Amino acid sequence: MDKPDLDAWRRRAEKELGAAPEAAVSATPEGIAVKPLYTAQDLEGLDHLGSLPGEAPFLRGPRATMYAGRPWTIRQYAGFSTAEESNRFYREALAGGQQGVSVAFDLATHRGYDSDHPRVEGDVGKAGVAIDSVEDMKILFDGIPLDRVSVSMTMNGAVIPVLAAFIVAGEEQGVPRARLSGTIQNDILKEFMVRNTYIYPPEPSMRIVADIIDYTAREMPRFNSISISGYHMQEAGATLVQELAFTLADGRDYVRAALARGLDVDAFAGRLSFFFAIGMNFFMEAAKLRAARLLWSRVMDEFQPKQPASRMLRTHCQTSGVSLQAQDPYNNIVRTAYEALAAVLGGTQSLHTNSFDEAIALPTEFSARIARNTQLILQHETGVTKVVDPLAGSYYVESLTAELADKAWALMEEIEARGGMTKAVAEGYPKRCIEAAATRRQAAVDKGEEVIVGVNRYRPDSEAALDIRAIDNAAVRAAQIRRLAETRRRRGAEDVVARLAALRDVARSGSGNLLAAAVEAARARASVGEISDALREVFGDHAATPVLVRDIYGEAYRDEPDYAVLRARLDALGEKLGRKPRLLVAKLGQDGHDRGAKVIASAFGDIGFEVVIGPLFQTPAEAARLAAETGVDAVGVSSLAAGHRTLLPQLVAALRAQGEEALVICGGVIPAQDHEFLLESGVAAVFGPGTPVVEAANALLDLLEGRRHN
Ligand code: 2CP
Repeated sequence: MDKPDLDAWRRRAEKELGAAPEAAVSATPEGIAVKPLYTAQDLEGLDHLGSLPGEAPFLRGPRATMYAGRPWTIRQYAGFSTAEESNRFYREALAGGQQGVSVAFDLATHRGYDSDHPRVEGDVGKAGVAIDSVEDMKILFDGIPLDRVSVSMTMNGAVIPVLAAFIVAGEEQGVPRARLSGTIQNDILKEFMVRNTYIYPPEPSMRIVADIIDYTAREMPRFNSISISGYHMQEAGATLVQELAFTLADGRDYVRAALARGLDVDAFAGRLSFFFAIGMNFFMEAAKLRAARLLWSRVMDEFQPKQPASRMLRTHCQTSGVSLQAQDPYNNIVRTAYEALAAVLGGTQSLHTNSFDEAIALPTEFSARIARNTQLILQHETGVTKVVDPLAGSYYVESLTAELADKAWALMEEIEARGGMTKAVAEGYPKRCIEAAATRRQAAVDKGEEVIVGVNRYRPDSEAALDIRAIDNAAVRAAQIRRLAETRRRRGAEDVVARLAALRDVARSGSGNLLAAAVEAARARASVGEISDALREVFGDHAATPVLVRDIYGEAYRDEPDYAVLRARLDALGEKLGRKPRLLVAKLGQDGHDRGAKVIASAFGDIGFEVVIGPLFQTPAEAARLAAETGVDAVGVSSLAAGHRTLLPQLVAALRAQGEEALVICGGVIPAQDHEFLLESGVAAVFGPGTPVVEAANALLDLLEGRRHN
């Protein structure tokens, strides 16, 4: 065939567009200019073409036959309420075609608190299942054969007691640890960056990671010791280049930590696994997974492994939670299906598809079935499993793969120049990059530059409220406290004291393995909280200092007329008050999802409010005290982990008890069914997801002005 005549195409394109084809080039948040046409010319000079699946650098997939040999694992992340309830849910899901289990723990468990701890009153059983000891863990997996069903556990903060309880539950089910298969998330660096369910400071936290890699390498050959996660970075607003680069840089530091232990690289590298988000930028997401495999193989070259598997990136993916919308929620089924297809075309090993109601509440049986069936239909009806890496050779996708890899590698070099990821995280560098990207994106959505169907375009006139799953948090907590008391009554008290003392010694001395010692304590029925506290005594608690990005939202909005009107209103109120209006942005309970809070705080600061950003994990009483000390006019609570029904009324009561008049407003994942309850409890306004920041700021000014007129 003749070489294509690009000049002729250009002329035709100009005629159709009425402008040069460059007018149809679109810029992505990654800084990639996507052209309207890719041709064979774009492949010239690319050096990643030509490899085969199942061989280094594994760009085309870690397995030679990929899904033609075995499809990806349908692994839905779930957990809520008690161990009994979650167990019933898992069994039904497995009977319905799910292929692996993935446990969501509640935030009390994540942060190493037993259900009877006063700090977790609003969190028990809400965003995941409450696990206090081996007794709960045994119920969670009752009737699920742990030698045949692989189990993923998303746990990072309280990873030592939870993995210990799982190992003992397996043992008592008759499955020795050597036969347990699954994955523990165990990725603490991204917790300090974005997810925030850390407990201890970075240094001992890295020791915990290394101890788990060490223990599983020796004792649990079928178990993946870590799930190095970019998912939460994208959820927090990272671009795909940031997600790629920071995740792989985290991985590089974990390898270094394990090597520093004296482990041989081939003893553990084959059991490192990864976890990425898959958002709506379809081809870019598929290319991202291909680029990730290419780059990980390059990273591992540095450590000179002998086994090919040590260079192999195997990954789980989850469709994007932030792409789900509370408005017109059935659209989420369609979004999730496209994202799932991108993950599969990118060659994921395991996949979670979100339920359409997850922007509002926990999935119901109905929404969970549709989410699972989205994958079953892909596996059985579309033919997508029959060919390995079907996008290979696409001019566009191969170009994207190369561009993403180049940009991510450059950012990884920047991290290296800063002394590696652990150091960069301690300095807050990646967190700042991600928060800047998140704020920029929020401005683009609020301005309608980025279209979201049913939210900022094509919004339906009316919507019926969805049926949602509600958790009776007080009842779950009471049941947990009863079982915990029973476990404490039955156990050998002296044995527990001795095992916890031994664990503290291992922590203090720096020698011995923390997980090995915790397994002994868990077997003696020490609780998750007690094991965590033993380590807290030695390691201490980590407290992050919140820092805000500035001038990004304001910069994007500066020329919009409604922004100028808003600022003028704010100035007028400021003159009346004799100071700027003050807002405390608060997070209550163990809910560490702070993207929304950070974006709001940053944007309100740019608009002209004086913003106080509260620390994470406050009790309502602590937030009320901070409100009084800082003399704020309003407290804005961002709630993403379903604690609002318990914690917001308590905040209003605590403020009023101190004679504080500050208004309480809230936003986040709050179902319409709860709005009236919150308003009756004294909350002044509830802002649903998708509320543009400018609209929320105007509404707050209405409230503040109204109050002054009364
Ligand atoms: C796979 N196998 C094959 C083939 N493909 N054998 C022959 N031919 C093939 N084509 C083999 C594998 O080698 C393996 O055996 C077994 O089949 C299972 O395959 P796998 O690819 O290892 O799949 P998997 O067991 O499902 O493991 C996938 C991952 C693992 C990614 C490696 O780490 C995982 O399941 N991760 C899930 C993480 C997760 O669910 N996270 C939830 C996050 P061998 O084992 O014998 O080699 S939720 C997070 C939320 C959002 C939060 O954090 O808040």
